[in-house]
Amino acid sequence: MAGITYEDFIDLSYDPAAADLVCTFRIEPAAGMTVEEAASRVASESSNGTWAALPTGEGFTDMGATAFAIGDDESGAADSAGTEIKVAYPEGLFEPGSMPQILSCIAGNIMGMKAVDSIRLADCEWPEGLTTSFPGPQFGSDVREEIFGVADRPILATVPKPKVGLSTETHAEVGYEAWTGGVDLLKDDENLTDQAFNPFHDRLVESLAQRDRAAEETGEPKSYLINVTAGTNEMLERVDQVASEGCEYVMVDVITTGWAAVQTVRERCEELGLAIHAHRAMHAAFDRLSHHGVSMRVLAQIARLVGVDQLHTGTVGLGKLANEDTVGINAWLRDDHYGLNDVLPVASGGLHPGLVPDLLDATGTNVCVQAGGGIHGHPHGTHEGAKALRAAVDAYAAGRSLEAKAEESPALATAIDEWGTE
Ligand code: CAP
Ligand code: MG
Repeated sequence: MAGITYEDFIDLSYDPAAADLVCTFRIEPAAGMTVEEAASRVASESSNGTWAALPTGEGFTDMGATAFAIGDDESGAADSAGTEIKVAYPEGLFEPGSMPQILSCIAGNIMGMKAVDSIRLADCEWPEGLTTSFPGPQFGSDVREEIFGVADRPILATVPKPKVGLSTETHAEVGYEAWTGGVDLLKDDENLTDQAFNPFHDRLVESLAQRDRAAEETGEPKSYLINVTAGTNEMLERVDQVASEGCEYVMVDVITTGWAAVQTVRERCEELGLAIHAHRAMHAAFDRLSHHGVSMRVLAQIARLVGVDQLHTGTVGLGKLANEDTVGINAWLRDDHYGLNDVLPVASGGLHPGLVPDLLDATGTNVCVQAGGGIHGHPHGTHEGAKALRAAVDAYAAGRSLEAKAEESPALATAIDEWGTE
């Protein structure tokens, strides 16, 4: 019959058009299926095909994708399961500026297809048209200079611990101790939003009052990453409150709240001139299994397109959490992509002052360094913990060793005694 079948979506001689979105997958074909057959099905199911042969004719525009490369392994991910394939998607398949629609294609049904035992969306090459249909970050790494007037060192953030349960007053006091100790940003933890023990609006007002006090005492700009994450309408309501109380930022948990909601918040933040700090709780559900899901690299690309200003990208394997290619992801967030602003990478998760030199050697200083336990767990408390982290970062920026700096910073010396330098 004339029409389209699962077998029609592979052409190894196809040369992608400049406007195509090219996706790199790693696939493990199901038993009895060749990699070519599986690749064709992936291209089909993620564009316009299905399991049955379909007649086509009038009133039909072919939006079919094409699997055009198999097994080239340009990613060098030779240790990963499966075979690398590349699929080119025509521009017209996509609704410009709609991340949910794009993901329903390239990371949709195919993730559960029986034709593959596993499938991982490893990388995307975003064409100009699709890229510029998104706003990208409003400020990106310019937040360092624009908000804090800092050019030579990373900006520093801290999240009060325990994660939840601190009263509003205590939370704001912890902020004051940390800000006056030398951190730039207080950050909410991911599971602190609007609970009875620490309601959102009260926390916003009290924390900003302590921020103003700390800014006045230190003579340094200070800011607050309050977690606005909620249902979309409620989140917009919280964003408005943040702007009207005079803060520069909101924090959004971008995976749990969803990309559509982030897109909506990004629009409101443009109207209000607020920067977006993107936390990524639940990312590991997509990216931790190296043979399946969606890579953190692709999640970071999405975050930049929809327009967050700073994004957690890991700690190059230092600290408490498993990380995927922090350096490569950070490079993507900084490279030019059709004029989009860059994204400031945030290193977080088990960091403490002794890890700062190794971290910054790998990431450079155009980052945000975030520490919770590595500040509040300091034997002499939050204020000293903040001083220790700031001393470590200042030493690095000045080209001095931690050991030399520790001789003049008792707070840093104590942190190193407590946690070491590895
Ligand atoms: C870090 C943190 C962050 C993680 C998120 C936490 O606290 O606040 O949520 O960094 O991971 O709750 O674990 P600590 P990632 O400094 O006490 O570890 O940055 O990898 O997304
Ligand atoms: Mg946290």
